Amino acid sequence: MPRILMVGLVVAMLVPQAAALAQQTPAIEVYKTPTCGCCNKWVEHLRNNGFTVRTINLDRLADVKARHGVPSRVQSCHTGLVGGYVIEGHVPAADIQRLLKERPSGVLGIAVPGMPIGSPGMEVQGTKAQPYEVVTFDKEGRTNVFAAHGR
Ligand SMILES: [Cu+2]
Repeated sequence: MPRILMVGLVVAMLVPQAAALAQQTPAIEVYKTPTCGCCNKWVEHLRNNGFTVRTINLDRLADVKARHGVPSRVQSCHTGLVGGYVIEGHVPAADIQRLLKERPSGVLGIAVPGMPIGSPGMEVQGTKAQPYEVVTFDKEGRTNVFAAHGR
């Protein structure tokens, strides 16, 4: 086969794969306060797992959380938006990928309430991780366990 055809074939094979990869790694918008260190560490965790992240710094996040229906009892230090879902707090990248794959209906998003030690971006060296849950939440403020970690 002439070399030019070979190259063309390889490119033709790679392009759909690149498109598929881009689909698997959607862009996420992250609202956080400018001085939040653990927020930056979580953003790093997302990037290390293939997400494209755009951060938006705000002095207060209450309006963002209210606008996107994050119930107060599951709130944390940052709020992400991806694929039509809300990601609240230190949610592991794998759980976001699973959410985007399963696309549950009637769910606004998933959250790790508070800031449990050992969740992505909340690792403390020499400190034992505490068990924590990822919960779904809906527009009525109802929550359900989506994943459990660290037990
Ligand atoms: Cu945090």
